[in-house]
Amino acid sequence: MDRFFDHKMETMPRRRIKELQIKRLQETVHRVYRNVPYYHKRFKELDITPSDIKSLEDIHRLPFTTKDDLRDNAPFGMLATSLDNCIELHASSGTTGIPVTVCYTWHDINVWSEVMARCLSMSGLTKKDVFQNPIPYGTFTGAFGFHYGAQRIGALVVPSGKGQSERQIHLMEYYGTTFISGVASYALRLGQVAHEIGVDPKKLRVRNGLFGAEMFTHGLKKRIMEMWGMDDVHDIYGLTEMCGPGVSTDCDQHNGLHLWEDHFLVECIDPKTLEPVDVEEEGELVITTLTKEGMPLLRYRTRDIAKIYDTKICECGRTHVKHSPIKGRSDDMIIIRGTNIFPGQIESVLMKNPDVGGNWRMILTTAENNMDMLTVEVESRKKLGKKEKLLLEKKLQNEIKTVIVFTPHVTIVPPNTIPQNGLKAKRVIDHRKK
Ligand code: DLL
Repeated sequence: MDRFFDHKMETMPRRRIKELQIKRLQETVHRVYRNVPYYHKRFKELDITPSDIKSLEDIHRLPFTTKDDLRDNAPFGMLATSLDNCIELHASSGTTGIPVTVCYTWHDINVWSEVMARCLSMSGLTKKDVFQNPIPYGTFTGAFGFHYGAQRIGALVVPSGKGQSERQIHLMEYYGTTFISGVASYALRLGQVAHEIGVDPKKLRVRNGLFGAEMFTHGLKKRIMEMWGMDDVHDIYGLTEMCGPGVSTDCDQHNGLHLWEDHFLVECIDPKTLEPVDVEEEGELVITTLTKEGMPLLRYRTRDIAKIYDTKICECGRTHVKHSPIKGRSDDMIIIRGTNIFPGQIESVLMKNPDVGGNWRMILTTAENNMDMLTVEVESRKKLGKKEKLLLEKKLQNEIKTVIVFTPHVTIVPPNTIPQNGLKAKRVIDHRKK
């Protein structure tokens, strides 16, 4: 099957991609210098002008942008065009509650639809598919991004929207849904609900899916495929500040996510020194938008930890750079007894075990002797007896110990007992004394 949406652009020779990138970077730099007071001021402080950006290497001279910068200028202070030219906004609310708001022009919506169509095509969506979109339609970018991309391909979109898992399953039966999207952990939840109401997800027509918005380990992917009897599932990455979903997706080789370099320029830095790390070394992804009109961003610090792979041509034929799956956010990394732990390391262990259910979390506390304690609370797939529960706890404890180097407590709880608040799974609950 031809899984390209724009074959020419997706397989463009790297030399041509670089030429396009420098041209677009220069245009972006001029645009923000002229129109965004925040960037104008930063350029003056750094004693640079747009004409100093002569090659892609000169990107290092440009200032970084952080979420705090966006909050300080919220909601419309970072716009590079007048609000009259914008036709839609989206927002992500973070920890402080001030939402980061992004405004889109017609052109921005067009580019977003295009990159989403490329991601969906790469994952196997075609115009013959019935595409169900179980994501809340609202200021969160997820639902609209998938919706625009699937429509661009010509699939039949079922905009099933927020939650109501039983209804989602009935819609799948009724319309013969073949492809689903969503937040990674919700795909597992949906499969469980199907079982609870007596529907075997494998007997539905759903054969494929594209999921993201949170850590998506190989183990979770396998779990989802087995549960739904899917032929394949793919991982999609993105963030509100760039457009929403659509920045990158993994191709059928499943060894990295192709990032659309004609629209985004990616760097990988050491989050402490802010210096670039070597190719294939882990660091924080930093992304510059190359074609945005509404709210272009220079060197945006995503906080997402990944590696950028060496740019060999991929077996799939695409020439755009690949990065590893996101390991976690630098702000999700916890340091416990001197060890850095990402929730993904624990999830990889849990998802391999067939007795583990759909949800889990890490609870951090301080013991009487002031030591940090970690309890991993894990739902079992079925209700377990006392002896089975103890055996599973012991087994998981030993397995987790091998990846995080100390022994956590493990508590098994019955299915569907860990609260599911919010759209994305909350994996870390920190009750430690500060
Ligand atoms: O989560 C956009 C999105 C929606 C992506 C649907 C994919 C599917 P935000 O709410 O702004 O936007 O959150 C962005 O979520 O910085 C990452 O930390 C995390 N994230 C997104 N996709 C992935 C992924 C959307 N595939 C933040 N793997 C990002 C791991 C992801 N983390």
